Amino acid sequence: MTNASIAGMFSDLADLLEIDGANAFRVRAYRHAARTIDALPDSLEEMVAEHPEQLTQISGIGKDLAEKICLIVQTGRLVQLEQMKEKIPPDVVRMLRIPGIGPKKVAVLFRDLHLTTLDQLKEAAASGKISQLKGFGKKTEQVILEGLEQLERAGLRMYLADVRPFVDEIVLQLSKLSSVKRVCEAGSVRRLKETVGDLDILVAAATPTEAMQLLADHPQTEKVLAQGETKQRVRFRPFARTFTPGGSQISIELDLRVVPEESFGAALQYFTGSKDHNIEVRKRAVHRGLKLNEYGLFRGDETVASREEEDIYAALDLPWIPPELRENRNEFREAETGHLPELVESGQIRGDLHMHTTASDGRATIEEMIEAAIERKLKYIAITDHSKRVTMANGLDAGRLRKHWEEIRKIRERYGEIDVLCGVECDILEDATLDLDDDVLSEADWVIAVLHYGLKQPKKQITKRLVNAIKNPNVHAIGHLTGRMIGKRPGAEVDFDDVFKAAADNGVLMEINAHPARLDLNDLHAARAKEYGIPIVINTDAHSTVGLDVMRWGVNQARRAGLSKKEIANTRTAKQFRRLLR
Ligand code: DGT
Ligand code: CA
Ligand code: CA
Repeated sequence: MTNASIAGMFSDLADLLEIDGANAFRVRAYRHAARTIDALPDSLEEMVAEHPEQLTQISGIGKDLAEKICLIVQTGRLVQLEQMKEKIPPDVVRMLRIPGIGPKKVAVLFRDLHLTTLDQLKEAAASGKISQLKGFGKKTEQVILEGLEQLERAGLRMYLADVRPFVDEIVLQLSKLSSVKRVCEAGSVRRLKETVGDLDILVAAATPTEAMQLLADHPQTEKVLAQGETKQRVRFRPFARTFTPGGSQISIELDLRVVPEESFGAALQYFTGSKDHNIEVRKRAVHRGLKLNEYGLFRGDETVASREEEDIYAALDLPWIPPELRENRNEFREAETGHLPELVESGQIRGDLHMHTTASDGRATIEEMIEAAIERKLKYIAITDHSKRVTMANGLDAGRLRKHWEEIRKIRERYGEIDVLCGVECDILEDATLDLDDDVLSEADWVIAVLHYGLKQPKKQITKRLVNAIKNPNVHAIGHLTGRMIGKRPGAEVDFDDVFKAAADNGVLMEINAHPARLDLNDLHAARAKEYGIPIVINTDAHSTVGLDVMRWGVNQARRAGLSKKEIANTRTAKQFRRLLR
């Protein structure tokens, strides 16, 4: 139980109490406690174990809060929060996920207008009822309508990056049970989709009891929704801190299946999906006079294959297909002709060509970023702070940028083990010119051009902006091409073929931005870029030292796009990479 999780619970409780119309003083106390706990350097869990009496010495933590903290650490639960969740309709809680709508406004919508579902809220906003409320205007009404649209698009899916470490931990715990012979994640989590609707885990065991007990007793479990002989479904409490917008409101659920060991391969194939992939697999079975289900591949009563996934595919005259590719796109054609790609791996990444420092909106200095990169075994990086247009991020003009590069050049001399490129993330302005002049750009080792503003311009203008940037001889790469934020805003409309053709003609690289909210290019677009022969560079866009750790999500996206080491520019050595730029 981390401090952040405990803080998250108090902050959620404050929101729900406020919606419920509780005493403002009480609401403030919980909110204040959440902030204090979040900023606390010492672990509350350790404090509760060793010196619980010291809790009340923390500013803003009285006897009552101290008791609650002890209970949270011991039971993983905050009873008052659970009671409030029973009391406030779930859709009312979800209203908090609309950007710009806080508990105060939700309270008015719920208690004065008696809105209890998102549909009712939509209707009220569309009919102009909301703008007549005190403290609401036409603008808020518009914000609500747009926010609801976003919520619909995002659904209740979470970023893979938020749940995958948790799934890995549960898989590990299950694997240690003596009754469990084999265990593997399945579904979209195994296919490394950028977002997942629920979690799926498959276990091979003679009896399901122990595995199901583990999940029923898990501290993160909120409720066992269903339990049978071979299946269990549980709901987890929302994770307190997530990348997913509104993720702290989403209760993710898990499907556990337990099968006999001899059926493990067939079940894993079946529950990994995707549905579209499995339809094609089943077709192939039927075509060969076979029957396929989660227990095996059968000819009449005879089992043809069941224990390993490989055996199922082999019986259908196919090599094993990596889960990332199982979307019925072109994996069957590639498998049949022996052209399945050898997918890129995290360990093959040698460079990271997009990151920020305190010179613009990063939180770490040049030295700190370099040292963090060395710790992560990177052989080269590019420091790419923002250009001046991004005033919110303290973007650099030519003068400040030149000084910044000078500093980088001085500092990089001290680090023989890593090559540091003087770079810039240069904005492509609405009028299709670049934010910095050619004379300064030509002095950079590495220029990434990006769209930040005017993302809603017509497709034609967006495409023109990108193509113009690509044609500029000082530009090396296009970063986060569409500017999308998953679950938050769609990307700009782009004519991908025009852009990729220009990039291929001009030797400009395309980025897969590895940040879990971006993953831009997405899998389909990255696969398309590969067809054009464009080298892809996977970058973290780190704004802090730990920001460098998101690389794996970018690599996952590349794998889903069917990309191999040779197509990823930053798998090259530093020398080879620099050569590519010339
Ligand atoms: P998600 O959870 O929306 O991110 O996506 P998936 O792919 O994990 O979907 P999910 O959890 O509904 O099911 C996991 C896999 O199990 C799915 O990819 C295919 C398989 N599966 C589940 N239910 C059925 C079914 O009724 N028929 C077939 N053919 N396959 C199913
Ligand atoms: Ca799933
Ligand atoms: Ca499922």
